[in-house]
Amino acid sequence: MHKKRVFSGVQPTGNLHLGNYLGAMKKFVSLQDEFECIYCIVDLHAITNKQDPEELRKNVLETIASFIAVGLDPVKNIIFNQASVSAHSELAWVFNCVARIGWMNRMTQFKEKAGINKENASVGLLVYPNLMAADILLYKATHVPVGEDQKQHLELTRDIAKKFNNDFKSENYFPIVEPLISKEIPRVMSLRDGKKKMSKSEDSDQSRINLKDSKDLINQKIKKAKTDNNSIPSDINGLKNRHEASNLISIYASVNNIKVSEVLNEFGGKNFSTFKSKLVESVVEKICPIGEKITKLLKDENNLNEILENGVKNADLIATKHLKEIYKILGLTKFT
Ligand code: AQP
Repeated sequence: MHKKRVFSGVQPTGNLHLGNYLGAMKKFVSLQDEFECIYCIVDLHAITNKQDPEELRKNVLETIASFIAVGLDPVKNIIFNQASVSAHSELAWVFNCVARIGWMNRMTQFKEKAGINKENASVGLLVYPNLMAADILLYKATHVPVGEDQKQHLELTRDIAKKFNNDFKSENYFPIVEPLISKEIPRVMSLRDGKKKMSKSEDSDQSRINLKDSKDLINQKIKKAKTDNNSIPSDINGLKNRHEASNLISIYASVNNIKVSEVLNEFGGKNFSTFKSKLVESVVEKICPIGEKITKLLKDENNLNEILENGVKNADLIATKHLKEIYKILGLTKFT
């Protein structure tokens, strides 16, 4: 039996948004009382796409500020950045040698992010899931809270763990991780296109609600969000193939911690303009205090750096111990 341990990561690639919050960070907060939790700012993942070095440095601080602002306790949890613990890269290399090329080629995130010009994508983007598996398995994490977009990568993490355990006759060395995905809103979609996920890298800022958006901006974005001409149904079947409507209803449910069916009971038969006003109220009430807290925390960079350094020390202790064990299993000699 493995000790229950949670691991998850967020890329410092710009403004965190409602999708990151409802899909992942909200869950991070709810888990901190029940589990030993490790939350990582995955800056090595960020460089799979070209980053401006100055922006990247700034975004690491902004991500840690966001972690604290949503309610993560830096004393109770280990909060750190990936580049500071070199064992992540070392284990990723080991997993490059365990995972099969065919497994990588099946990853839909690579296909989406590489676009049509696949030959020009970085090798890092292709092997991104191996680094993600290393992040998780380095700590022998058992549970991983993520948005539904990461489900395929977690399945790959499970495959890597099983293959390593099996190939090196180390039965049960790595745990087989369980994803923790929100039932109410597994994937928050773009406000402009209900078939695309809400994302930091989407060009249009109107497609997402950022955690630092002002009340006025949230109001404007939600009022302009795409819907359809029908009213809100009273029954869940009435949301079939209505991607944008479904998305807004699910956001309302998740922000208010209620079920989609309860939202439909309240708003069934009403038009979207009435519903959108209520949605604005709920999102503003939840998101604006977080945004204000991020801005305040960013004024004290020393404090944020101290939190990171402390997290790095604690993460490194576990990571170094496990990497030594893994190298031993592999027959690799390491003199340090
Ligand atoms: N739209 C989403 N709905 C639900 N969950 C989401 N997550 C991201 N977008 C959504 C979850 O947030 C966590 C952190 O994600 P990330 O920032 O590390 O990377 P990402 O999934 O690639 O998010 P973005 O916004 O699309 O970033 P860019 O544009 O930089 O690639 C993860 O648990 C993710 O599932």
